[in-house]
Amino acid sequence: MQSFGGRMWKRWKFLFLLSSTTLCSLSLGATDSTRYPAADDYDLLFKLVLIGDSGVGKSNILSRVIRDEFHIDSKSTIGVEFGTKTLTHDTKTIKNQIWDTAGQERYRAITSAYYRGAMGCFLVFDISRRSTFEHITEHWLEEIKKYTNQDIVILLVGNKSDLRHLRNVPTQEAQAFAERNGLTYIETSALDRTNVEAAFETIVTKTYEAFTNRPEPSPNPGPQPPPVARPHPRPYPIHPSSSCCK
Ligand SMILES: Nc1nc2c(ncn2[C@@H]2O[C@H](COP(=O)(O)OP(=O)(O)OP(=O)(O)O)[C@@H](O)[C@H]2O)c(=O)[nH]1
Ligand SMILES: [Mg+2]
Repeated sequence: MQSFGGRMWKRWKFLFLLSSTTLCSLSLGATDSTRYPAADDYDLLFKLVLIGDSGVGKSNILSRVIRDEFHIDSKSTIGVEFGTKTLTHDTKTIKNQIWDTAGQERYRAITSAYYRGAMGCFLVFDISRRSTFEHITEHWLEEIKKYTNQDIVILLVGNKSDLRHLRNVPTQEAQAFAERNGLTYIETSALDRTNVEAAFETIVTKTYEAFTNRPEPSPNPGPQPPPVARPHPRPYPIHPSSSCCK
């Protein structure tokens, strides 16, 4: 009979292999189809994360942004996946690493590691399932507050805008909620592509603005804590979790 330890090891090995495969497949098709920049062919690297309840369409937003693909029968994400997409803004070439994980707690990787270094966040709900909107306040905003810097850029995304007949969250309500909480709101459909590109461009632009407007260190700051590394021109160090995925 197999020991408990042996069974657990097999299970983890399976999860690791599964997520490595997906990581690579997403990332290989990540940059635009005509140009594959060399590892250093960019000015800034942003980490963006997708969060929201299970089934709201996070993985399909990611696959739409990265590869212009939609999967009607996609399964719940297990662990973490990511893709990269490069965009030019204000003469800067910005490489964006977009991370995706499961909405369900039991399938998620370690939460703090997922958020670490994130500069922008797609906070996604499904306009046809009201509970996914309610969980934004009940759960997701709290989680962001707990695990990220307060200057993280948050884009509230009402996905599945194609399901007009099933709408359960009025646009005005979500818009007003976003304004009250200092968020930007956009409605998307990963299925028919509506606003997906615009959502991506909006978050990158706002993240860039937040990054360039961050306060400079004071020239004469008085007594100082122990020195820390000066910010690098690339705000987020490159360390894809697998050497195959750049
Ligand atoms: N009609 C419609 N269906 C969508 C849209 N986006 C995603 N879906 C469907 O919604 C289901 C869930 O999509 P996923 O992208 O897997 O959802 P997820 O948020 O990644 O879910 P977890 O990985 O479990 O957290 C799938 O059946 C998708 O085909 C959309 O814009 N419109
Ligand atoms: Mg998913």
